[in-house]
Parts: sequence; structure tokens; C-alpha cells
Amino acid sequence: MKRVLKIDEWFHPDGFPISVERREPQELFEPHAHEFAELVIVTGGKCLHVTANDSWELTAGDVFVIGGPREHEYRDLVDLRLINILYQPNQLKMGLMDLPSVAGYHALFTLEPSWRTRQPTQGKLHLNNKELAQVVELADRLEIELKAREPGFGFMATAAFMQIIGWLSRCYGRSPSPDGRALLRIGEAISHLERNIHREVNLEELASIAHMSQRSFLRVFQSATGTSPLAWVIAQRINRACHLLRHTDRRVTEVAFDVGFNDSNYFSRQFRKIAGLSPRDYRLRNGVP
Ligand code: RM4
Ligand code: NI
Repeated sequence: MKRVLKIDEWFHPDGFPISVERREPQELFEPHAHEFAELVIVTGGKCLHVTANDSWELTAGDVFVIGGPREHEYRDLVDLRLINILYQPNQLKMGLMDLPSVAGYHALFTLEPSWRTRQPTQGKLHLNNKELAQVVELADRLEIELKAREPGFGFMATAAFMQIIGWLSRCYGRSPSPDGRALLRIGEAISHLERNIHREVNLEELASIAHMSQRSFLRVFQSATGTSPLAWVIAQRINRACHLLRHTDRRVTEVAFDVGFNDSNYFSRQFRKIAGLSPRDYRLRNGVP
């Protein structure tokens, strides 16, 4: 059976969902998956990075995200040095604010971790020296907070992590690799969908933002996200609806309209399909009368 790195072995017992593991150098490590996600910043040396679907050479400046269940390993290590930032995506308490309008954010943090190959996937985000120095400095700050664990560390560490994510998302936009570009174009389309979540966006619009034909847009979108643009929009809207149902006392019909549906029966059907129960029951179950 393949090895899965466990949350309780790699995170502090206080449950804080971010942890930094420096590897200077990275030693040989058997193939493994994780119960958490892993943001990897390569600071020196080189190696072959092997995942279940593909393998590529790593050198200083390479940055990638491995989604938990995806297996990976490092081979042919030559003084490889890296910083692992381990995090539990669902436990993070950080407001993304306008970050989803940055295409690179989707490319690196939502698309890349689940990128289902058959697409070529050589070197995606690669930082130049200045960019690398900047992100290493932020990672140092994050690590200092996590080590000291003084009162307020959770806030400070989250802020440092947010800076890292924001900075890398911006860097991704300057990423010249063809693969990075493909993810980035889908990222642009997703940012557009997010900004216009309340209205109908048509395929023509999306394909033109991604600079692809409608057919290849659908194909690449599906392979990057595992779903169609329409299903993606509906899932986002239902997600927002869940939030409103839990945190406001807006009526179900109002919530439906708030998140961009114009038919509350259709909304309820879609809600049930995704959440497994009706909006009303969802609200009750979450303790809102
Ligand atoms: C290992 C290696 C793995 C990482 C663990 C936390 O040395 O870098 O990829 O998952 O550390
Ligand atoms: Ni790993």
C-alpha cells in the first residue's frame, strides 16, 4: 500500500493548519501522498520530480502545488534544496478578497493541484532570482512565527501565508512556460466567471478570453477542473448559497436570486443534487432556525 503522510504527524498538536518543512538537502523519500496539500519552492540543486502521471526536472526557482491525494517522489537528487509549505486547504481561515480575480491564483492553487495530465506538464511556475528571494523571505517570516508560536502567531502566520499565495499568484501571470500559459488561460476564464457569477456567461465569451476555440476550451477546461463550465458555475453559486443560508436570515427564494439563479425551484433542485439535502434542511442542520 502506498504511504500517505498524516496530518497528526506533520502538523503541530494545536491544530494550526500550516506548517513549514525545509529540506536542505532533500533526502531520498519514497513515493507518497498526503492528507494535506504541499506548496513546494525549490531553492537549489536539481532532481527529477515524479508523479503518478508525469515527471519533470526541477531546478532552483521552480514552484508547484501537490494536491493531497496525488502521489509524488524525488529521484536523481543532486543537492536538491526546497521549502515545503504544508497546508490543510479546508482548515485555512483566510479571506481571499479579490485574489480570485488574479488568473495565476486559479492556475497555481486550484487548477495545478488537480491537473489531470495527458497535457504536457513541464516546468510550470518558474521564479527568477529576485522573485525567488522575495518568496524565500516571506517563507522565513512564516517559519519564524510558527516556531515562536507566541500569542497572535496564528494571525501573523496566516498573514505571511497569504502574502506568499498572493505573491506567487502574481508571479504566475509572468510565467513564460507554455504549460503555465495553458493553465493561466483557463485561470483567466475562471476569474471572469467569478467576477460575473451573477449573470449568464456564454461559451463564446469564455473561449475568446482563453484564446481558444470553443471546442478546445471545453476540452481543456474539463481536463483542468474535472467539470464543465456550467457545472462549475452552479457549484460556485451553491457554495455561496450555503454561506448565505448559514450566516444570514434571507429567505430561500431570496438566497436563490442573490447567488444568480432566476428560478428558485431550479435552485432547490441543483442544491439538493450538490449538497444532498434541501436548502431549508441544510439551514436547519446548521443550527439556523
Ligand atoms: C519530505 C518530502 C515530501 C514531503 C515531506 C513533508 O522530505 O519533501 O515531499 O511531503 O517531506
Ligand atoms: Ni510530498
